[in-house]
Amino acid sequence: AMRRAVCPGSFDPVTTGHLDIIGRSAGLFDEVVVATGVNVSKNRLFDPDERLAMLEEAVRPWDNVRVSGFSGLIVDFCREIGAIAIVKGLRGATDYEYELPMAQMNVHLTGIETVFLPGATGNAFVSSSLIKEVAGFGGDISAFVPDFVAERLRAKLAR
Ligand code: COD
Repeated sequence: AMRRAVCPGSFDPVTTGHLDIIGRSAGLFDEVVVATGVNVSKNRLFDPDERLAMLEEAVRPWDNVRVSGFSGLIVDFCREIGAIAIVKGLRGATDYEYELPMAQMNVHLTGIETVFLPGATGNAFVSSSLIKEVAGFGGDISAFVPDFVAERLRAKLAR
């Protein structure tokens, strides 16, 4: 059977840190679905369809990766599409402390497992939030996002 995994996130916007985890997931599973959801505790910059469009372009290098939006619980989305695992990246202890209760809750809810991949050390300080903040003050974030994302950030923040 097809072993399908979900890489969920806000992806507001997608970064090289996300793409590292997505690419490595694509090597571990038959199919990876990158799912953009809404993190109720975060302010968003890009609309869901903008985030989806950027992701679509960013995952083009992998032919077993597709993207989708989701609303509601991630575990319900996983069940709907027949995914056997959720893949998350860990930058460090803070990510682990944030992710572990969600992983435990998700096992409780439906039995779905979360697989944690260690983030590449070079990406440890890369987050969508920091990129938005630095870009907002005119700093150079080109090393941390695909070129077309940097363009969109510039256009969005210039308004
Ligand atoms: N290196 C490695 N990994 C990274 C890096 C990096 N530089 N940057 C981000 N990541 C990883 C994060 O650790 C995370 O695993 C993933 O990439 C996505 O990151 P974000 O910041 O884009 O996404 P989040 O954390 O805001 O996404 C949260 C979800 C939307 C997935 C979550 O809130 C959710 O599942 N919501 C749906 C409702 C639900 O089911 N809630 C109950 C959960 S128990």
